Amino acid sequence: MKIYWIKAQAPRRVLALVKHLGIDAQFIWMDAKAGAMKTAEYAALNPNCKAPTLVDGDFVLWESSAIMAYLCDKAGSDMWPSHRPDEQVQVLRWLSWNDNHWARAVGPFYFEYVVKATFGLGAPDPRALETAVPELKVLAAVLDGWLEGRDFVACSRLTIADFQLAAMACEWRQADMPLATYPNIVRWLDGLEGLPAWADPWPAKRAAPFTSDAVAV
Ligand SMILES: N[C@@H](CCC(=O)N[C@@H](CS)C(=O)NCC(=O)O)C(=O)O
Repeated sequence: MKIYWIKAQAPRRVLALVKHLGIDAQFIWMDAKAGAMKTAEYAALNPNCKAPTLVDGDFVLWESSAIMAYLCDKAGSDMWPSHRPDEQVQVLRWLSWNDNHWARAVGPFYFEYVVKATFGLGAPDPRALETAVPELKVLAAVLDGWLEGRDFVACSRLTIADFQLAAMACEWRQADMPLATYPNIVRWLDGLEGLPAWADPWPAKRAAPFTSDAVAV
């Protein structure tokens, strides 16, 4: 099984899960700055030219939440409770909430402070975030209220929903997200940092053996 990755939030979910569950996989680092994800070979695997991508024999899968579900099924982990529809929908609810609401609210902060630094896109522009603060606060209040008396977002245990929601938010201090006044979110995120696989999910950088030059696809 191969997992194509870059050091960014969506691959982080998958890499952390692989490490946490002790799944045997080959990790292939994509040199994004050198255009590795824009090669025809990579586009054939993932037409979005994004990471992560999983290749398991002839089976190719992209989208980090789908990859996490696949990996849990393969490993027999209830972090994606396939055999408990009542639990599965709880996880699905938070995956959906993340993709439709939370990720959009924390994303601007993550972009300004983390993506720009990673890809050399210049200095963060705090003024660009002024209009993003109110929406983030609305959603943070929802999540903080939900996490009152809870250690995890779904099923009273660690699930892939925690990794889905925490992927950008875990860098909230660095990214100047206004989350300090939401004690349950801070407790939840700091608790996840206690998981070795979440705190350091990054494999060694072994690049893809792609031969074609980077091309616009
Ligand atoms: N919804 C996708 C997001 C994939 C995505 O946007 N990946 C980013 C890193 S977080 C990427 O590959 N960025 C590099 C680029 O766009 O060139 C998932 O969850 O897998």
